[in-house]
Amino acid sequence: MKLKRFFMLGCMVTAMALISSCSGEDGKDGLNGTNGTNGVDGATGPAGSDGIACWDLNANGVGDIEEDMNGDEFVDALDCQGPQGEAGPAAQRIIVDTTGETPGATSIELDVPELTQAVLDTHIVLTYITDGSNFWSIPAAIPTAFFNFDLVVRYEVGLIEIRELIGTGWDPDLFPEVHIVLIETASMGGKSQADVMASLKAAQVDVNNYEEVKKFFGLK
Ligand SMILES: [Ca+2]
Ligand SMILES: [Ca+2]
Repeated sequence: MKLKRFFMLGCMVTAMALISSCSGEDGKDGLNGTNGTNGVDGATGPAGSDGIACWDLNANGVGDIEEDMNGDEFVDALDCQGPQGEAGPAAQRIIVDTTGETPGATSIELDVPELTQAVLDTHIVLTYITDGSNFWSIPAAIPTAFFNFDLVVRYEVGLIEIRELIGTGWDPDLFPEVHIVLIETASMGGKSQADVMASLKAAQVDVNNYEEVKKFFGLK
C-alpha cells in the first residue's frame, strides 16, 4: 500500500511540473463584438390627471360660489382675472373761444373759471392752440404760412395768459380756440405731477401730441 501511495504522489508532482512548464505566452485579445439591436419601445404610460382650473382657487375641482369673482353666477375663465388695477388719472378738457381776443395783442388773458387754486394744486394743465385742424402744445414756437409765433403760457387762478414773444401778436383768425386739458394727479394715489408725467411717458403718450392725450384719456 505504501508503495502505491508513493507512486500516486509521484504522478501528481509530475503532472503539476508538466502543467507549469508547458504554459505559453498570453494570446492577443479577441475582436470586439458588434452592438446589439435596440430594444422595442415601452408601452405608453397612463394619462396625467387634469390640472387645476384658473378659477378653482381652493383646488377642489368644483366651481364654488366664492370663486364667482365677477358675480355673474358662473364660475369660469372670466373669474380668473386679477384684481382691478389702480385707477389711472382722470382728465377733463376745456375749450376756450379766442376769436374775440384783440388782434396783434402780445398778451391775452383767457377766463378759465375751472382753474381754481385746488385744481392748480392737484392737476397737470396742458394747453394746446388750434387753427381748427392742427393742434400745437404750448409753450412752443409755431411756424405758420405768414409768421412764426413763439407762444408761452402762464396759469393763475381763474385764467391763463398766453404771450406772443416775437411781436407779431395774437391772431384770432388763425387761432380761434385754445384747448386746455386738466389731468388730475390726486386720483393717482397722491402722486406728484412728475410721477403722472412719467406714467404717461411709460404709456407712450406724448403730452405734446393732443390726439394722443385725447385718446389716452378718452376725450372726444
Ligand atoms: Ca373650487
Ligand atoms: Ca363668474
